[in-house]
Amino acid sequence: PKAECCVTGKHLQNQIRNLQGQLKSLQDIINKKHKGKTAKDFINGSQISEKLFAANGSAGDYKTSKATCSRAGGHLASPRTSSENGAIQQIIQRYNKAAYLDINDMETEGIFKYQSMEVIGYVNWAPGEPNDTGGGEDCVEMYTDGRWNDRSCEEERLIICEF
Ligand code: GMH
Ligand code: CA
Ligand code: CA
Repeated sequence: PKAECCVTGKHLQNQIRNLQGQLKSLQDIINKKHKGKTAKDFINGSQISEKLFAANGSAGDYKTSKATCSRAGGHLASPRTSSENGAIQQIIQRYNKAAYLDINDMETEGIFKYQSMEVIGYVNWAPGEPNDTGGGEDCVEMYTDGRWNDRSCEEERLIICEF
C-alpha cells in the first residue's frame, strides 16, 4: 500500500536524522544556558574555548575554594594549556591576588594531579618550583605573572572557578 512509504526505510531514517539535528541544537542551547546560570553568581569571567573561568572577589583556603566552586556547579580552575593559563592570569591580575588551582600532590609527594585524579600535562612553574618548602606544600597557587608555586593549602587565596 501507498501509505507504507512514509514509515519505512529511507524516509524514516531521514526523519530520525532531522530529529537528531534538532535535538543537538536544543542540547547546545541548554548547555549554554546552564553555563550562564552557574556563572551568574560570579562576575569578571573570562572565556577560553569551551571553558568559562569566573571569580567574584571572594577568597578562601584550598578546601573552601574547592567547596565554593563545587557548590556553584563547577570546580576550581585547572589550566591545561597556556591560553587557559592566560585567561586565569587575567582574573588574578584584575584582583591582584593569587589563586589556588585544582592541582595538588597530596597523594604522592612530587606527583601533581588535576582534581586529585589525573597527572598534569601542561605546567607553568615559577623558577625553582615546586620546592615543597618545609615539607608541607601540596597545593598550587598561580601568581599575578601566571607562574605556579606549590604552597600550603591553608592560605587565603582568590577563588576562581571553571565552568
Ligand atoms: C622558599 C624560597 C623562595 C620561594 C618560596 C616558595 C614558597 O622560601 O625558595 O624563593 O619563593 O620557598 O616556594 O612556596
Ligand atoms: Ca608537596
Ligand atoms: Ca613552593
